[in-house]
Amino acid sequence: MKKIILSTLVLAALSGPVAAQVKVGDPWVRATVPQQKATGAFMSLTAEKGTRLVEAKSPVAGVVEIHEMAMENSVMKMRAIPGLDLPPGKPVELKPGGYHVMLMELKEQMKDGQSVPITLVVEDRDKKRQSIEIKAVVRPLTHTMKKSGHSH
Ligand SMILES: [Cu+2]
Repeated sequence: MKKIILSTLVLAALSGPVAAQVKVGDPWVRATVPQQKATGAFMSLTAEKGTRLVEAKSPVAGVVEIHEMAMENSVMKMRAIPGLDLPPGKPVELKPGGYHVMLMELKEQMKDGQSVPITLVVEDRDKKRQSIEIKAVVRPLTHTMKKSGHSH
């Protein structure tokens, strides 16, 4: 039994810098124009075991929140949520028009090609927290995003 646990740990450690429990796919941040104070970060999150995204931080933003888009009086609006459930093995997409990590009180302009460090904090069922450091690349708006209706 002990041996099995040990090898699982070794495999988790070898699976990459993004560590044990959550795989982060294609993280990116939407580029901003000068003076723009907020933007979104997007990625896909796949948890090996059920876990929950509970917090996000970034040195480029004074405030970072986890947001969802929801209908309110037939208008799509975004709002902060306390956490985002990541069911085991099922990718959760953070994308324009849906869930996103909201970067607010930006300290600098997000320019195309720039790399933005973001820390994601996940919590497992035992309330154990883990930080995941990622680097998101800044990408400009594209035509596919115009129909999302997600504006800041
Ligand atoms: Cu938002």
